[in-house]
Amino acid sequence: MIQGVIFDLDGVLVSTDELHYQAWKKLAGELGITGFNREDNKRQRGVSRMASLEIVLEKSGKTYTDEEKAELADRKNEYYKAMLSGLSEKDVLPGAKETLEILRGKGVLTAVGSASKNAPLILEKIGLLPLLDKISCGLDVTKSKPDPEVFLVAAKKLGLNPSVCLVVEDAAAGIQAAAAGGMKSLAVGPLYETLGGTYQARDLSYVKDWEEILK
Ligand code: B16
Ligand code: MG
Repeated sequence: MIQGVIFDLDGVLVSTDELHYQAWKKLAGELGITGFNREDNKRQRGVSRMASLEIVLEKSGKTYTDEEKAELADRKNEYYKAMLSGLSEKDVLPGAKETLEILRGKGVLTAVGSASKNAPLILEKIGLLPLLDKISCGLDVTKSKPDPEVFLVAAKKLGLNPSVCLVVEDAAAGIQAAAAGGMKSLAVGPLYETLGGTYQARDLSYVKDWEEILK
């Protein structure tokens, strides 16, 4: 019986892809990198901030020191945080709030397992903090998905064995991370049919039988 559900943030509870894209695009423009595009941005989903920066810099002819890279990542994060100021409850993805309420009503614990160091800020802005028991995010871990660390930390914070946790994810790396951590998964989002999740749904509003998934 599943006792805890761990939700990825970006692409599952809220979509900030476009804001990440605009912030990286602004940085790329400042660096004279003209080729950074939406296809590159797709590869940035679910990966850490520094790994995302490396994707932007692939199209730069220049090499950067670690100090310079840290400054570039900080600069992008400032642009991104400014863009997050407009985020609100209306940006919660379909079915997300209702799902958290259903699970809470069944006595199932809820957590977020996200690569984003901005996860607490984003959850506060979209009003979902009261419906979550724990947050495990980029501030808690050193390894990125597909490493299971962020989900294992979430399970530990919930006080649960990974085998009784289910992960909800929209990225292949996240589904792989769930399996590596010994957890079942529910794949959602535009690629839901191709991610290899234990269960699949277009988005959380399409899940009609939670009893079946939790059993
Ligand atoms: P930050 P998730 C991920 O969120 C995003 O999908 C990814 O594009 C981003 O690089 C990463 O968070 C780190 O975000 O720069 O805010 O720390 O899908 O794991 O919730
Ligand atoms: Mg995601």
